[in-house]
Amino acid sequence: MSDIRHNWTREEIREIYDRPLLSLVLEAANVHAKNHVYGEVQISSLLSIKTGGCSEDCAYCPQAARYQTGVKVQALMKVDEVLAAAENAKAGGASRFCMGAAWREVRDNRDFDRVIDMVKAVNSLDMEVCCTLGMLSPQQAERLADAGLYAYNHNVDTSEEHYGEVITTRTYDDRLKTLSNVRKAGISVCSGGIIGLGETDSDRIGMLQTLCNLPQHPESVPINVLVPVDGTPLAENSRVPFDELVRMIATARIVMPHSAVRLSAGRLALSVSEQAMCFMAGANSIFAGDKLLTTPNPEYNADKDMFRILGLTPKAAFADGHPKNKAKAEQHEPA
Ligand code: SAM
Ligand code: DTB
Ligand code: SF4
Repeated sequence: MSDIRHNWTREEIREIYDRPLLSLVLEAANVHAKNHVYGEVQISSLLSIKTGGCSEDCAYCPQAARYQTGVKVQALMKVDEVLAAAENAKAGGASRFCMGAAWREVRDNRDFDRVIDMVKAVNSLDMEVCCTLGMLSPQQAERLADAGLYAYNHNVDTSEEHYGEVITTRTYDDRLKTLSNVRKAGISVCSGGIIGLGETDSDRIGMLQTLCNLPQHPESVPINVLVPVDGTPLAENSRVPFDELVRMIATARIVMPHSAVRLSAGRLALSVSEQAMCFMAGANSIFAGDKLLTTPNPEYNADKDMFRILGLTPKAAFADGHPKNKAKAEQHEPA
């Protein structure tokens, strides 16, 4: 029988989340080793192709125009600049290249035409091309898929109940609608969230429940730890204790056994041994490069050392096949 479930109750997820940490990590490590190459980690590179000036009010985000965060607004980059950055990322070992834009949603204009050209250009490098551009219509998702987009990142960020405390300019349902548009276009889904927003354990469990009860699990689940940025409403939030991050990763690994779990924003505040425990608990993807979108991330050499010390190996591009083929396979699995 398939170990993929889409009918998790909050109580079942809570029972996992609340286990003694070492037992939880052991269970997650077993699930991880059964479904993935243990110690293999996907390296993704991030590039902010359009920075700042965003109309949304996401309380964590340094790119929202309404908060004074010192982020410099930058118009959409040129295709050849993006291609050069992707080539550089590939040379540094990245197999996925993710382009982020500080947009509420994609509009059908010349900027979108240019993003389509960026997708085509990066695709020609044989990298997994990913975008995160805000909300998408079904037609826009199709256009991105036709251009060769491999994955689309769109986070639910937190539980449905807590969402309104963090963002008021769009709804949880808006987010889910875009995820469904992405899925229907045959694009690999990357969706996760942030811890450290002032949410409760129930909210964290609720967020995982939303993700693991989607009609198909996201192929990639980023777990971000809030990077507090001066000027945002959450600038003074206290740091998430490391054991809570491990708990979150391990629970995500158990309820979504086949997905990549990405240890995303917040790595700069973690030691190599803390990150090691995250990898043991099922994290098998990171963002590498000294900048995320606007905030710092570990230096290239620090990550290189970490890979050497922990014996991690970078995962090749397209090792899991194309999502279009996988989608067909999963439809035949019992719920
Ligand atoms: N504007 C698009 C959107 O909101 O979907 C794409 C870019 S947005 C910056 C991508 C994701 O980055 C957000 O959904 C959020 O999860 C994460 N993020 C933004 N600011 C963050 C912060 N300060 N700490 C951790 N994660 C953050
Ligand atoms: C995701 O879940 N995390 C990345 C990526 N998807 C786009 C973004 C993290 C952003 C952290 C804040 C910043 O650097 O601006
Ligand atoms: Fe805009 Fe995305 Fe930042 Fe929200 S998370 S303010 S939508 S860039």
